[in-house]
Amino acid sequence: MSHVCHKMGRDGLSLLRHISSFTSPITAFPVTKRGCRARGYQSIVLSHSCQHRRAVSTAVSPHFQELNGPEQRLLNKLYDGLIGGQRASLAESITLVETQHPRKKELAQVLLQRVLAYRREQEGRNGGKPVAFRVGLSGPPGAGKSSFIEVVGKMLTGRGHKLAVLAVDPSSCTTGGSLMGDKTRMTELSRDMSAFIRPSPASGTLGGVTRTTSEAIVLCEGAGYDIVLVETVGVGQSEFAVADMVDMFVLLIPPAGGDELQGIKRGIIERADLVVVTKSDGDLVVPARRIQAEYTSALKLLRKRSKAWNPKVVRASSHTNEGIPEVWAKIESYRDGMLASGELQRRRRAQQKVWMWNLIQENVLSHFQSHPGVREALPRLEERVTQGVVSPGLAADMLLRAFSSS
Ligand SMILES: Nc1nc2c(ncn2[C@@H]2O[C@H](COP(=O)(O)OP(=O)(O)OP(=O)(O)O)[C@@H](O)[C@H]2O)c(=O)[nH]1
Ligand SMILES: [Mg+2]
Repeated sequence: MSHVCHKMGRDGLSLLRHISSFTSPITAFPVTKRGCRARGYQSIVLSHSCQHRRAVSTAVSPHFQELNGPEQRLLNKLYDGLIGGQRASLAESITLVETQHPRKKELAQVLLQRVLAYRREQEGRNGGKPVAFRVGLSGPPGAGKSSFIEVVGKMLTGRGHKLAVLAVDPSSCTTGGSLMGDKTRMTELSRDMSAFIRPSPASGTLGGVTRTTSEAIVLCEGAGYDIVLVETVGVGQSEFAVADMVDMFVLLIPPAGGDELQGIKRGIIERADLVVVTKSDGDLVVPARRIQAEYTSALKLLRKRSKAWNPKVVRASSHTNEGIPEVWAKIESYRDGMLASGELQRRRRAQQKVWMWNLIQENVLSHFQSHPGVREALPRLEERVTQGVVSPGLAADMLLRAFSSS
Protein backbone atom coordinates (compact mmCIF):
# COMPACT_ATOMS: atom_id res chain seq x y z
CA MET A 1 0.00 0.00 0.00
CA SER A 2 3.00 2.30 0.18
CA HIS A 3 2.37 2.80 -3.51
CA VAL A 4 -1.04 4.20 -2.70
CA CYS A 5 0.35 6.40 0.05
CA HIS A 6 2.96 7.68 -2.31
CA LYS A 7 0.28 8.47 -4.88
CA MET A 8 -1.67 10.47 -2.32
CA GLY A 9 1.39 12.55 -2.43
CA ARG A 10 3.21 15.44 -1.04
CA ASP A 11 0.63 17.95 -2.10
CA GLY A 12 -2.04 16.03 -0.27
CA LEU A 13 -0.14 16.58 2.95
CA SER A 14 0.11 20.33 2.63
CA LEU A 15 -3.43 20.59 1.31
CA LEU A 16 -4.77 18.72 4.32
CA ARG A 17 -3.45 21.55 6.44
CA HIS A 18 -5.23 24.05 4.27
CA ILE A 19 -8.40 22.03 4.44
CA SER A 20 -8.18 22.15 8.23
CA SER A 21 -7.82 25.89 8.30
CA PHE A 22 -11.13 26.20 6.47
CA THR A 23 -13.11 24.07 8.90
CA SER A 24 -15.49 25.95 11.10
CA PRO A 25 -14.68 26.73 14.73
CA ILE A 26 -17.65 24.61 15.86
CA THR A 27 -16.68 21.50 14.03
CA ALA A 28 -13.00 21.95 13.34
CA PHE A 29 -10.33 19.44 14.11
CA PRO A 30 -7.44 21.93 14.08
CA VAL A 31 -4.51 20.28 12.44
CA THR A 32 -1.33 20.16 14.41
CA LYS A 33 1.58 19.24 12.25
CA ARG A 34 3.62 18.27 15.27
CA GLY A 35 2.27 14.81 14.69
CA CYS A 36 3.28 11.39 15.87
CA ARG A 37 6.15 9.84 14.03
CA ALA A 38 5.91 6.12 13.56
CA ARG A 39 7.41 3.64 11.17
CA GLY A 40 8.57 6.21 8.67
CA TYR A 41 5.22 7.94 8.47
CA GLN A 42 4.26 11.24 9.87
CA SER A 43 0.73 11.52 11.03
CA ILE A 44 -1.19 14.67 10.44
CA VAL A 45 -3.37 14.64 13.48
CA LEU A 46 -6.88 15.80 12.84
CA SER A 47 -7.48 16.36 16.48
CA HIS A 48 -6.08 18.31 19.37
CA SER A 49 -3.48 15.72 20.24
CA CYS A 50 -2.03 12.37 19.31
CA GLN A 51 -3.96 10.56 22.01
CA HIS A 52 -7.23 10.92 20.10
CA ARG A 53 -5.75 8.85 17.29
CA ARG A 54 -7.97 10.55 14.74
CA ALA A 55 -5.10 10.57 12.33
CA VAL A 56 -4.52 10.54 8.61
CA SER A 57 -1.17 9.16 7.58
CA THR A 58 0.58 10.29 4.48
CA ALA A 59 4.11 9.73 3.25
CA VAL A 60 6.57 12.28 4.54
CA SER A 61 8.17 14.55 2.10
CA PRO A 62 10.50 17.36 2.99
CA HIS A 63 9.50 19.17 -0.20
CA PHE A 64 5.73 19.30 0.07
CA GLN A 65 4.22 22.10 -1.82
CA GLU A 66 2.07 24.72 -0.15
CA LEU A 67 -0.80 26.43 -1.88
CA ASN A 68 1.01 29.13 -3.79
CA GLY A 69 -0.19 32.72 -4.01
CA PRO A 70 -2.20 32.41 -7.23
CA GLU A 71 -3.80 29.17 -5.99
CA GLN A 72 -4.85 30.80 -2.74
CA ARG A 73 -6.21 33.80 -4.58
CA LEU A 74 -8.13 31.55 -6.97
CA LEU A 75 -9.69 29.57 -4.13
CA ASN A 76 -10.56 32.69 -2.16
CA LYS A 77 -12.13 34.25 -5.23
CA LEU A 78 -14.15 31.13 -5.99
CA TYR A 79 -15.25 30.64 -2.40
CA ASP A 80 -16.28 34.25 -1.85
CA GLY A 81 -18.11 34.37 -5.18
CA LEU A 82 -19.80 31.04 -4.55
CA ILE A 83 -20.98 31.87 -1.05
CA GLY A 84 -22.10 35.23 -2.38
CA GLY A 85 -24.34 33.33 -4.81
CA GLN A 86 -22.53 34.32 -8.00
CA ARG A 87 -23.42 31.95 -10.82
CA ALA A 88 -20.10 32.43 -12.60
CA SER A 89 -18.18 31.37 -9.49
CA LEU A 90 -20.44 28.36 -9.04
CA ALA A 91 -19.94 27.35 -12.68
CA GLU A 92 -16.17 27.77 -12.36
CA SER A 93 -16.10 25.78 -9.12
CA ILE A 94 -17.99 22.91 -10.75
CA THR A 95 -15.51 22.99 -13.64
CA LEU A 96 -12.77 22.67 -11.02
CA VAL A 97 -14.32 19.54 -9.48
CA GLU A 98 -14.74 18.08 -12.98
CA THR A 99 -11.11 18.54 -13.94
CA GLN A 100 -8.78 15.64 -14.58
CA HIS A 101 -5.71 17.73 -13.76
CA PRO A 102 -4.15 16.25 -10.58
CA ARG A 103 -3.21 19.51 -8.86
CA LYS A 104 -6.51 21.19 -9.73
CA LYS A 105 -8.32 18.12 -8.39
CA GLU A 106 -6.63 18.73 -5.07
CA LEU A 107 -7.54 22.40 -5.13
CA ALA A 108 -11.13 21.35 -5.78
CA GLN A 109 -11.04 19.22 -2.63
CA VAL A 110 -9.76 22.17 -0.59
CA LEU A 111 -12.61 24.29 -1.93
CA LEU A 112 -15.15 21.56 -1.24
CA GLN A 113 -14.01 21.15 2.36
CA ARG A 114 -14.37 24.86 2.83
CA VAL A 115 -17.88 24.85 1.38
CA LEU A 116 -18.79 21.82 3.50
CA ALA A 117 -17.65 23.64 6.62
CA TYR A 118 -19.76 26.63 5.65
CA ARG A 119 -22.75 24.39 5.06
CA ARG A 120 -22.29 22.67 8.42
CA GLU A 121 -22.41 26.05 10.09
CA GLN A 122 -25.62 26.84 8.25
CA GLU A 123 -27.10 23.49 9.24
CA GLY A 124 -26.06 24.15 12.83
CA ARG A 125 -28.08 27.35 12.74
CA ASN A 126 -30.96 25.41 11.17
CA GLY A 127 -31.26 23.05 14.15
CA GLY A 128 -29.03 20.43 12.49
CA LYS A 129 -31.41 20.05 9.55
CA PRO A 130 -30.19 20.19 5.95
CA VAL A 131 -30.67 23.59 4.36
CA ALA A 132 -31.34 22.22 0.89
CA PHE A 133 -33.47 19.41 -0.50
CA ARG A 134 -32.13 17.04 -3.16
CA VAL A 135 -34.46 15.28 -5.56
CA GLY A 136 -33.40 12.72 -8.16
CA LEU A 137 -35.56 12.36 -11.29
CA SER A 138 -35.20 9.40 -13.57
CA GLY A 139 -37.18 7.67 -16.25
CA PRO A 140 -36.86 6.10 -19.68
CA PRO A 141 -35.75 8.21 -22.66
CA GLY A 142 -38.52 10.59 -23.70
CA ALA A 143 -40.53 10.08 -20.49
CA GLY A 144 -40.97 13.83 -20.17
CA LYS A 145 -38.30 14.50 -17.53
CA SER A 146 -37.00 17.77 -18.96
CA SER A 147 -40.51 19.09 -19.64
CA PHE A 148 -41.47 18.20 -16.07
CA ILE A 149 -38.40 19.97 -14.63
CA GLU A 150 -39.13 22.99 -16.75
CA VAL A 151 -42.68 23.47 -15.42
CA VAL A 152 -41.92 22.43 -11.85
CA GLY A 153 -38.80 24.60 -11.94
CA LYS A 154 -40.71 27.68 -13.08
CA MET A 155 -43.30 27.07 -10.37
CA LEU A 156 -40.60 26.81 -7.70
CA THR A 157 -38.64 29.89 -8.71
CA GLY A 158 -42.00 31.72 -8.84
CA ARG A 159 -42.43 30.75 -5.19
CA GLY A 160 -39.06 32.26 -4.30
CA HIS A 161 -36.91 29.13 -4.36
CA LYS A 162 -33.45 28.98 -5.86
CA LEU A 163 -33.24 25.87 -7.98
CA ALA A 164 -30.24 23.98 -9.33
CA VAL A 165 -30.65 21.30 -12.00
CA LEU A 166 -27.79 18.86 -12.56
CA ALA A 167 -27.72 16.09 -15.12
CA VAL A 168 -26.07 12.69 -15.07
CA ASP A 169 -25.87 11.46 -18.62
CA PRO A 170 -24.60 7.88 -18.80
CA SER A 171 -23.94 8.26 -22.52
CA SER A 172 -21.46 11.06 -21.82
CA CYS A 173 -19.13 8.31 -20.62
CA THR A 174 -19.02 6.50 -23.94
CA THR A 175 -20.23 8.74 -26.72
CA GLY A 176 -19.57 12.21 -25.35
CA GLY A 177 -23.17 12.73 -24.34
CA SER A 178 -25.83 12.23 -26.94
CA LEU A 179 -28.60 10.75 -24.86
CA MET A 180 -29.67 13.86 -22.99
CA GLY A 181 -27.62 16.35 -24.96
CA ASP A 182 -29.21 19.69 -25.62
CA LYS A 183 -32.46 18.62 -24.08
CA THR A 184 -31.01 19.20 -20.61
CA ARG A 185 -31.03 22.89 -21.50
CA MET A 186 -34.58 23.74 -20.63
CA THR A 187 -35.35 26.83 -22.63
CA GLU A 188 -37.40 28.93 -20.23
CA LEU A 189 -35.80 27.76 -17.05
CA SER A 190 -32.33 28.42 -18.42
CA ARG A 191 -33.23 32.10 -18.78
CA ASP A 192 -34.49 32.25 -15.18
CA MET A 193 -31.98 33.96 -12.89
CA SER A 194 -33.16 31.90 -9.90
CA ALA A 195 -32.30 28.66 -11.68
CA PHE A 196 -28.91 27.15 -12.43
CA ILE A 197 -28.72 24.33 -14.99
CA ARG A 198 -25.64 22.24 -15.52
CA PRO A 199 -25.36 19.30 -17.93
CA SER A 200 -23.02 16.36 -17.26
CA PRO A 201 -19.39 16.71 -18.13
CA ALA A 202 -18.96 15.40 -21.67
CA SER A 203 -16.62 12.56 -20.79
CA GLY A 204 -15.35 10.36 -18.02
CA THR A 205 -16.42 7.13 -16.40
CA LEU A 206 -19.87 6.84 -14.86
CA GLY A 207 -18.12 6.75 -11.48
CA GLY A 208 -16.33 9.99 -12.34
CA VAL A 209 -19.47 11.70 -13.62
CA THR A 210 -21.51 10.72 -10.59
CA ARG A 211 -18.72 11.75 -8.25
CA THR A 212 -18.53 15.21 -9.75
CA THR A 213 -22.33 15.44 -9.66
CA SER A 214 -22.43 14.70 -5.95
CA GLU A 215 -19.69 17.27 -5.39
CA ALA A 216 -21.55 19.75 -7.59
CA ILE A 217 -24.60 19.28 -5.32
CA VAL A 218 -22.53 20.48 -2.35
CA LEU A 219 -21.31 23.49 -4.32
CA CYS A 220 -24.84 24.42 -5.43
CA GLU A 221 -26.05 24.24 -1.84
CA GLY A 222 -23.14 26.45 -0.78
CA ALA A 223 -24.22 28.96 -3.40
CA GLY A 224 -27.65 29.17 -1.78
CA TYR A 225 -29.69 26.86 -4.03
CA ASP A 226 -32.25 25.37 -1.67
CA ILE A 227 -33.60 22.79 -4.13
CA VAL A 228 -31.32 20.61 -6.22
CA LEU A 229 -32.82 18.40 -8.92
CA VAL A 230 -30.65 15.70 -10.47
CA GLU A 231 -31.94 14.35 -13.78
CA THR A 232 -30.80 11.10 -15.30
CA VAL A 233 -32.09 8.89 -18.03
CA GLY A 234 -33.10 5.38 -16.99
CA VAL A 235 -30.29 3.60 -18.77
CA GLY A 236 -27.47 1.56 -17.25
CA GLN A 237 -26.50 2.13 -13.66
CA SER A 238 -26.80 5.91 -13.56
CA GLU A 239 -30.22 5.91 -11.94
CA PHE A 240 -28.96 3.78 -9.05
CA ALA A 241 -26.04 6.17 -8.62
CA VAL A 242 -28.45 9.11 -8.56
CA ALA A 243 -30.73 7.35 -6.07
CA ASP A 244 -27.67 7.11 -3.80
CA MET A 245 -27.00 10.85 -3.81
CA VAL A 246 -30.44 12.37 -3.23
CA ASP A 247 -32.96 12.76 -0.40
CA MET A 248 -35.86 11.64 -2.57
CA PHE A 249 -35.90 9.57 -5.72
CA VAL A 250 -38.72 10.17 -8.22
CA LEU A 251 -39.39 7.90 -11.17
CA LEU A 252 -41.15 9.34 -14.21
CA ILE A 253 -43.05 6.91 -16.41
CA PRO A 254 -44.75 7.76 -19.71
CA PRO A 255 -48.24 6.33 -20.33
CA ALA A 256 -47.35 4.65 -23.62
CA GLY A 257 -46.07 1.10 -23.81
CA GLY A 258 -47.39 -2.34 -23.11
CA ASP A 259 -49.45 -3.71 -20.26
CA GLU A 260 -46.41 -4.77 -18.36
CA LEU A 261 -44.09 -2.37 -16.62
CA GLN A 262 -42.38 -1.45 -19.89
CA GLY A 263 -39.09 -3.06 -19.10
CA ILE A 264 -38.39 -0.63 -16.28
CA LYS A 265 -35.88 -2.28 -14.01
CA ARG A 266 -37.62 -3.76 -11.02
CA GLY A 267 -34.68 -2.76 -8.85
CA ILE A 268 -35.23 0.88 -9.63
CA ILE A 269 -38.95 0.76 -8.87
CA GLU A 270 -37.95 -0.44 -5.43
CA ARG A 271 -35.85 2.68 -4.97
CA ALA A 272 -38.64 5.09 -5.98
CA ASP A 273 -40.17 7.29 -3.28
CA LEU A 274 -42.65 8.64 -5.78
CA VAL A 275 -43.76 7.52 -9.25
CA VAL A 276 -45.12 10.19 -11.58
CA VAL A 277 -47.05 9.02 -14.63
CA THR A 278 -46.31 11.79 -17.11
CA LYS A 279 -48.23 13.19 -20.10
CA SER A 280 -51.60 12.64 -18.46
CA ASP A 281 -53.49 14.81 -20.93
CA GLY A 282 -55.81 14.40 -23.93
CA ASP A 283 -55.94 10.86 -25.28
CA LEU A 284 -53.20 9.82 -22.89
CA VAL A 285 -55.31 10.26 -19.74
CA VAL A 286 -56.84 6.78 -20.08
CA PRO A 287 -53.56 4.89 -20.51
CA ALA A 288 -52.03 7.11 -17.80
CA ARG A 289 -54.74 6.00 -15.37
CA ARG A 290 -54.09 2.36 -16.25
CA ILE A 291 -50.35 2.74 -15.72
CA GLN A 292 -51.03 4.47 -12.42
CA ALA A 293 -53.14 1.52 -11.27
CA GLU A 294 -50.48 -0.98 -12.38
CA TYR A 295 -47.71 0.78 -10.52
CA THR A 296 -49.85 1.28 -7.45
CA SER A 297 -50.36 -2.48 -7.19
CA ALA A 298 -46.71 -3.17 -7.99
CA LEU A 299 -45.57 -0.86 -5.20
CA LYS A 300 -47.89 -2.58 -2.71
CA LEU A 301 -45.95 -5.78 -3.20
CA LEU A 302 -42.68 -4.17 -2.24
CA ARG A 303 -41.14 -4.23 1.19
CA LYS A 304 -41.80 -1.08 3.19
CA ARG A 305 -38.59 0.93 3.37
CA SER A 306 -39.55 3.85 5.55
CA LYS A 307 -41.64 4.42 8.67
CA ALA A 308 -42.38 7.99 7.66
CA TRP A 309 -43.41 7.46 4.04
CA ASN A 310 -45.19 5.07 1.70
CA PRO A 311 -44.26 5.43 -1.98
CA LYS A 312 -47.12 6.83 -4.07
CA VAL A 313 -48.09 6.96 -7.73
CA VAL A 314 -49.47 10.20 -9.17
CA ARG A 315 -50.34 11.54 -12.63
CA ALA A 316 -49.34 14.88 -14.10
CA SER A 317 -49.13 16.76 -17.37
CA SER A 318 -46.41 19.28 -18.13
CA HIS A 319 -48.46 20.51 -21.10
CA THR A 320 -51.67 21.34 -19.21
CA ASN A 321 -50.00 21.78 -15.80
CA GLU A 322 -52.61 19.44 -14.33
CA GLY A 323 -51.30 17.58 -11.30
CA ILE A 324 -48.03 19.53 -11.22
CA PRO A 325 -48.68 21.51 -7.99
CA GLU A 326 -50.02 18.30 -6.44
CA VAL A 327 -46.84 16.40 -7.34
CA TRP A 328 -44.75 19.05 -5.64
CA ALA A 329 -47.06 19.01 -2.61
CA LYS A 330 -46.39 15.25 -2.31
CA ILE A 331 -42.66 15.87 -2.59
CA GLU A 332 -42.89 18.45 0.20
CA SER A 333 -44.91 16.18 2.42
CA TYR A 334 -42.27 13.47 1.94
CA ARG A 335 -39.55 15.96 2.88
CA ASP A 336 -41.40 17.19 5.97
CA GLY A 337 -42.14 13.67 7.21
CA MET A 338 -38.61 12.45 6.62
CA LEU A 339 -37.08 15.51 8.27
CA ALA A 340 -39.35 15.30 11.29
CA SER A 341 -38.56 11.61 11.83
CA GLY A 342 -34.83 12.15 11.28
CA GLU A 343 -34.83 9.59 8.46
CA LEU A 344 -33.64 12.09 5.91
CA GLN A 345 -30.62 13.00 8.00
CA ARG A 346 -29.87 9.29 8.56
CA ARG A 347 -30.18 8.60 4.86
CA ARG A 348 -27.67 11.35 4.08
CA ARG A 349 -25.20 10.02 6.60
CA ALA A 350 -25.49 6.50 5.17
CA GLN A 351 -25.02 7.88 1.65
CA GLN A 352 -21.79 9.61 2.65
CA LYS A 353 -20.38 6.28 3.77
CA VAL A 354 -21.54 4.52 0.61
CA TRP A 355 -19.83 7.20 -1.46
CA MET A 356 -16.61 6.98 0.46
CA TRP A 357 -16.47 3.22 -0.10
CA ASN A 358 -17.37 3.57 -3.77
CA LEU A 359 -14.50 5.97 -4.23
CA ILE A 360 -12.10 3.79 -2.26
CA GLN A 361 -13.04 0.76 -4.34
CA GLU A 362 -12.61 2.65 -7.57
CA ASN A 363 -9.26 4.10 -6.52
CA VAL A 364 -7.79 0.98 -4.98
CA LEU A 365 -8.74 -1.03 -8.04
CA SER A 366 -7.13 1.48 -10.36
CA HIS A 367 -3.94 1.53 -8.24
CA PHE A 368 -3.96 -2.27 -8.26
CA GLN A 369 -4.39 -2.45 -12.02
CA SER A 370 -1.65 0.06 -12.71
CA HIS A 371 0.84 -1.47 -10.26
CA PRO A 372 3.95 -2.59 -12.20
CA GLY A 373 4.14 -6.01 -10.48
CA VAL A 374 0.47 -6.69 -11.16
CA ARG A 375 0.70 -5.55 -14.77
CA GLU A 376 3.63 -7.81 -15.38
CA ALA A 377 2.03 -10.92 -13.87
CA LEU A 378 -1.57 -10.33 -14.94
CA PRO A 379 -1.65 -11.46 -18.61
CA ARG A 380 0.05 -14.78 -17.91
CA LEU A 381 -2.01 -15.47 -14.80
CA GLU A 382 -5.25 -14.59 -16.56
CA GLU A 383 -4.36 -17.00 -19.33
CA ARG A 384 -3.54 -19.77 -16.88
CA VAL A 385 -6.78 -19.18 -14.98
CA THR A 386 -8.84 -19.40 -18.17
CA GLN A 387 -7.00 -22.59 -19.14
CA GLY A 388 -7.85 -24.04 -15.75
CA VAL A 389 -4.20 -24.53 -14.82
CA VAL A 390 -4.30 -22.13 -11.88
CA SER A 391 -7.33 -21.64 -9.67
CA PRO A 392 -8.84 -18.12 -9.55
CA GLY A 393 -8.23 -18.01 -5.81
CA LEU A 394 -4.54 -18.80 -6.15
CA ALA A 395 -4.12 -16.31 -9.00
CA ALA A 396 -5.81 -13.58 -6.95
CA ASP A 397 -3.51 -14.36 -4.00
CA MET A 398 -0.43 -14.17 -6.23
CA LEU A 399 -1.49 -10.85 -7.71
CA LEU A 400 -2.29 -9.39 -4.32
CA ARG A 401 1.12 -10.52 -3.10
CA ALA A 402 2.76 -8.84 -6.09
CA PHE A 403 0.78 -5.69 -5.27
CA SER A 404 1.73 -5.52 -1.63
CA SER A 405 5.32 -6.71 -1.91
CA SER A 406 6.89 -3.68 -3.58
N1 LIG B 1 -48.70 15.15 -24.30
C1 LIG B 1 -47.65 15.43 -23.56
N2 LIG B 1 -46.39 15.31 -24.09
C2 LIG B 1 -45.34 15.61 -23.32
C3 LIG B 1 -45.49 16.01 -21.96
N3 LIG B 1 -44.25 16.18 -21.44
C4 LIG B 1 -43.37 15.94 -22.41
N4 LIG B 1 -44.02 15.59 -23.55
C5 LIG B 1 -43.38 15.28 -24.85
O1 LIG B 1 -42.56 14.14 -24.71
C6 LIG B 1 -41.36 14.30 -25.47
C7 LIG B 1 -40.16 14.09 -24.59
O2 LIG B 1 -40.12 15.07 -23.60
P1 LIG B 1 -38.83 15.45 -22.79
O3 LIG B 1 -39.24 16.37 -21.70
O4 LIG B 1 -37.73 15.88 -23.68
O5 LIG B 1 -38.47 14.03 -22.18
P2 LIG B 1 -37.15 13.54 -21.46
O6 LIG B 1 -37.56 12.45 -20.54
O7 LIG B 1 -36.42 14.69 -20.87
O8 LIG B 1 -36.33 12.96 -22.67
P3 LIG B 1 -34.79 12.52 -22.71
O9 LIG B 1 -34.01 13.60 -22.03
O10 LIG B 1 -34.53 12.41 -24.17
O11 LIG B 1 -34.72 11.21 -22.01
C8 LIG B 1 -41.45 15.70 -26.09
O12 LIG B 1 -41.89 15.58 -27.40
C9 LIG B 1 -42.47 16.42 -25.25
O13 LIG B 1 -43.16 17.42 -25.94
C10 LIG B 1 -46.83 16.13 -21.43
O14 LIG B 1 -47.07 16.46 -20.27
N5 LIG B 1 -47.85 15.82 -22.29
MG1 LIG C 1 -34.35 15.30 -20.96
